[in-house]
Amino acid sequence: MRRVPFPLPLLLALAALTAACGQGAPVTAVRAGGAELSLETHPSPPVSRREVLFRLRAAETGRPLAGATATLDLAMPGMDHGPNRVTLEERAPGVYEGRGILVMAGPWRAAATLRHRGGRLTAVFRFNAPR
Ligand SMILES: [Cu+2]
Repeated sequence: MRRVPFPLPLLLALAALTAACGQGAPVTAVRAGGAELSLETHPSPPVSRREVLFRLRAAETGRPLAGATATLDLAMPGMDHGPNRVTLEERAPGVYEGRGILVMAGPWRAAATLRHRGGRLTAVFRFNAPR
């Protein structure tokens, strides 16, 4: 099968950190072309050095973006903690979950990549892991 590299012209703005207060509040929500992505952490805010559940919700024009392959690459700006990739599994249509560890307290970026129908969608979320 021939793969078309980027049929969906979906590029992402960096999302500003929004205060995540309360269980299940989205860390950030971003729009990419016609898609909307949001990332939640449980607990919220996330903790460092303990397992965190990441839940990425993806929708396109209000409908779940189902059937994608999704990963989250965790990194700290200006630091090299090595690769830290979380593979997300689809738990419900358009809802992707996985567990990972933020190895240090401080600012983090999570780069989400969704592959869907031969296309690729990326989004960067920023958040803080408190001490
Ligand atoms: Cu660090």
